[in-house]
Amino acid sequence: MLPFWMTGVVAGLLSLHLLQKLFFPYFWADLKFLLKVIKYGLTVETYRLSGRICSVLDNFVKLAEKQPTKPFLVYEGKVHTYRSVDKRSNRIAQLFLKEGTLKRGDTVALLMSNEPDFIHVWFGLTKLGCVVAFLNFNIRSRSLLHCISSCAPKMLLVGADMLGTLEEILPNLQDDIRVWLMTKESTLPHVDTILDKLDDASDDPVPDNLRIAKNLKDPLLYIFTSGTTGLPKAAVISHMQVIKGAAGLWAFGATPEDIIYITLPLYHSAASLLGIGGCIELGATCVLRKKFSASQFWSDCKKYNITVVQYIGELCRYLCKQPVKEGEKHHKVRLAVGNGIRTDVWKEFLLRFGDIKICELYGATEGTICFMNHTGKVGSVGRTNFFYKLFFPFDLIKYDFQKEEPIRNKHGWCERVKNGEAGLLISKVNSKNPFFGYAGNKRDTAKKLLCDVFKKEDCYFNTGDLMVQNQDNFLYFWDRTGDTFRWKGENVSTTEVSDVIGMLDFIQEANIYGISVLGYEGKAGMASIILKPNKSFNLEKLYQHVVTYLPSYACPLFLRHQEIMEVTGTFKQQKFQLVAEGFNLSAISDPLYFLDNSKKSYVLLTKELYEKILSGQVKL
Ligand SMILES: *[C@@H]1O[C@H](CO)[C@@H](O)[C@H](O)[C@H]1NC(C)=O
Ligand SMILES: *[C@@H]1O[C@H](CO)[C@@H](O)[C@H](O)[C@H]1NC(C)=O
Ligand SMILES: *[C@@H]1O[C@H](CO)[C@@H](O)[C@H](O)[C@H]1NC(C)=O
Ligand SMILES: *[C@@H]1O[C@H](CO)[C@@H](O)[C@H](O)[C@H]1NC(C)=O
Ligand SMILES: CC(=O)N[C@H]1CO[C@H](CO)[C@@H](O)[C@@H]1O
Repeated sequence: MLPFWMTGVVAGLLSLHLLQKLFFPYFWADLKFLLKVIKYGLTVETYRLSGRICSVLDNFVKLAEKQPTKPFLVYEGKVHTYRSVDKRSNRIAQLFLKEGTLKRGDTVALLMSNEPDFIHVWFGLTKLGCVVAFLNFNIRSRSLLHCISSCAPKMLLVGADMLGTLEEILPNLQDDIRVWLMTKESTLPHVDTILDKLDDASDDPVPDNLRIAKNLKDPLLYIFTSGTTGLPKAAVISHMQVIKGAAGLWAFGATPEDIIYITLPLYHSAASLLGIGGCIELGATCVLRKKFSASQFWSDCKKYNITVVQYIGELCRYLCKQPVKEGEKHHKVRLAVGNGIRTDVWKEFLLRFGDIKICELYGATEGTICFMNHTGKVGSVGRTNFFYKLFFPFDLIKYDFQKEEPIRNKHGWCERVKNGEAGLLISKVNSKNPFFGYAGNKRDTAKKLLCDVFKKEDCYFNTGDLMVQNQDNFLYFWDRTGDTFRWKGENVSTTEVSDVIGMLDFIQEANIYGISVLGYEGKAGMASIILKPNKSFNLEKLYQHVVTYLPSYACPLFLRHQEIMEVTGTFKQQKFQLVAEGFNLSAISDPLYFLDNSKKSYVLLTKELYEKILSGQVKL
């Protein structure tokens, strides 16, 4: 017979367990995740207090000693072990050390597509203590020059397949930037080559003290954030963010045995910090691909025994649009980590490709907060609770959709929204969650900060995203501010449309906005388009592309073909002007086109057609 008090305890525990099941169904998932967050927090705190940081690269070097023959990188079927990546990155470091132009703290801009040498160069330069700026290889000419000059590099390092892009910008590149090309020889003036010198360079490590980090806030990388407002901005990435990013896969439950498939461009934080960094944190293997291919995706996964994939929302949609193949579910992928998947695509994806745990992640490259859907609740970007908020303090505040700014009450303070209401996500900036801003750009840095929010002189990072928190503390992405318009009762996301159009090979840039048309509710979609140099405008292909990949309400009804992109002023001002001009033929000299479903193409907007639209003879 159990003593009375003991039955009491057992009964108590049982009812506690029942209570927990009923009222806190996510208790264990939350707790497990929280412990990981705490462990990570303690590690970072130790670094901060001791002033001796074990950086992600330090971890890599240790792994190269511990498991030299384990594959680190697989690219086009070729295996690069931990040791070989370490050695080749040493050669890069030794080459520039001997050469003598670079010193600790200098910035090097890197223009390279996804290939192993991207990683060798990145690691090699980091071993020298340089700050590496990852350039987006899809942008060209003036925007590219803008990106380069915004991070003031000593050197520009260019991949062999970027020769055309380099030739375009070379005449306008500042003289004091030295250019190195990843080839054996070059006919370009003032351009040095690397590959011919690499074999002669030693593969011994360069002195450790060059790379040793003393402060978590020291910059390590610049990553350009894809600008929905304005030209790309170079976000300063410190050791702290690299360490944070590298913990992502581990926090989601990936292990050293996992094989991670990276098809996203390495110049984005998702592939470089979360993917490559995460792979180092685990000591795992990653399979790198030059470019995402929807038709090759699953066959690659099978061929390489992939277990973890990285995605962005569009990628999942392309995969779902592929014709159904036999045995699609026969793969080993168990985890998909990324962001921006929509609820409907999420459901379809699971139905089609089997039981994959989707870990949706929210977090801007330069942001100070991240959420993880560690419970995998369909549609939700993550979950929060009292403890999580202690680590990552954030709030959702009331927002004025018309004026596109936070609502301030009569005392001048912002107010929190109730559960279930959409609010602007802001995260507190303080010494534990610092915001590092953008390189050489005080104005953009200031614009991202919201001050005097709840009390005098408090400071928050404005994510620009609207979120809803439900009563179970799940967070749902709602909208991006100032970035949508409504047409036929639907919300059209301008970034989504421009991402889809941007995939065409003749498009340099597509700027999407909504314009008013007399007699119609909402805003009709319009795209101002800049073509790549020497490419012609394929109106039929563009039509086919938008109707295939976009919902009908989101297809731009009008196109405006612009020759040059405004680089002066902010993008917002430029958009404002474009919106004001709309599709008014008499006010615009650029060629305009109209989406004609009967001709299955875009057609030139003639005076006759224009008048028919205005008079309502042609319906939109
Ligand atoms: C994938 O796994 C199978 C069975 O576990 C193994 O036979 C095969 O060699 C693996 N393939 C690769 C590329 O590692
Ligand atoms: C579109 O967004 C508004 C808020 O911006 C919201 O009230 C509305 O429900 C959304 N409509 C759809 C169809 O998602
Ligand atoms: C575009 O074409 C012109 C003339 O055909 C040529 O001189 C120029 O080099 C080309 N530019 C690019 C970027 O291909
Ligand atoms: C189009 O522009 C002209 C000249 O700028 C202006 O007079 C006219 O009112 C505009 N039409 C519409 C429909 O806005
Ligand atoms: C721990 C946990 O709750 N994981 C969930 C993650 O998401 C998937 C769906 O994508 C769920 O099935 C898991 O239960």
